[in-house]
Amino acid sequence: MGIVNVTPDSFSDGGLHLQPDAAESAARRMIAEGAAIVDVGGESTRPASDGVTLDDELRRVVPVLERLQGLPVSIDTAKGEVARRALELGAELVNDVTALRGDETLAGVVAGAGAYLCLMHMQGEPRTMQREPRYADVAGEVAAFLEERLGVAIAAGVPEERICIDPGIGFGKTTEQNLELVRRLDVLLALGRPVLVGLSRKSSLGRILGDPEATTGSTAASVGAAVAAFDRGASIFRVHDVREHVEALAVAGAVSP
Ligand code: HH2
Repeated sequence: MGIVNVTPDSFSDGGLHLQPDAAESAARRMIAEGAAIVDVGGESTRPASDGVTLDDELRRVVPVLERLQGLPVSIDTAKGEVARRALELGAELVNDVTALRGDETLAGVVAGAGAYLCLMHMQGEPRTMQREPRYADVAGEVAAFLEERLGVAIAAGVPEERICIDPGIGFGKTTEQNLELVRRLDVLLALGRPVLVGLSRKSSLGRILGDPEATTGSTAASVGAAVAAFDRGASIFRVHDVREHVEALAVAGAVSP
C-alpha cells in the first residue's frame, strides 16, 4: 500500500503531494513500482496534529481521487462523507485510524458500498497520544480493542472477510511498545484477519538508531522493519518508498517456507 498524503503537514512527506497533479503522478509511480493499492489521505494524524474540516479534507482529496479513477485506491479518512465521496469515485477500501469511533456514519457508508475496511488501534487522539502512553499488556490490549471493533463493524453490516486490522504503530505507543507489537504479531493474527502494518519512516525507527528526538526514520530502517513484520505474519505494508519495499518483500517472500 503506497502512501499519498495530500496534506501540508504530514510527518515525513508533508506538502509534497498537495497539488493534485503531484499526488496523481506519485500514485501512478507507486502502482508502476508494484503497490497493490494507494492510500490517499487529506488529514495528517501525526503526533500533536489538530484535525481538518470536512470541506478542507474534501478539497484536498477529491481532485486526486478524480484523477485516479480506475486505479486501486484506498481512502485514509475517519469521516463518513469523505469516505462516501471517495467510494463514489472508485475507492475500494476505507482506512480508518479511529476504527469507526470518529464518525458514527462511517460504518454504514462502508457497508452500503460493499467496500473493504481497515480498523486501526489508537490510544488517545493524535493531539495528545504520545504523552506517556501506558499499557499493562500492549499486545493483549490492542488485540482486545481490535476484536471489539471488528464486532462493531460486522454488526454494522461490513462482511468480516472485507476487514483487515492494524496495531497502529506510533499511535499512542512508545518505541518499546511498537516493537513489542511487531514481536507479538501472533496475538493479532489470532483474530483471523489480515494484519496491516504502518512502520514506514516512523520516528521509532530513528530512535532505535540512537536519536531520542527523531521524528522520522530512514527508508532502510523502514524496509528492515517491514521485513521483520512480514516474518511475523503481516501481509499488508503501508509505505512511502514502494520500490524498496516491493523488492525487499519479494526476496523475503521467496525465502520464507
Ligand atoms: N499511519 C499514518 C496514517 N495512517 N493508517 C494505518 N492504517 N496505519 C498506520 O500506521 C497509519 C495510517 C501516519 O503516517 P503518514 O500518513 O505518513 O503521516 P501523517 O499522519 O502525518 O499524514
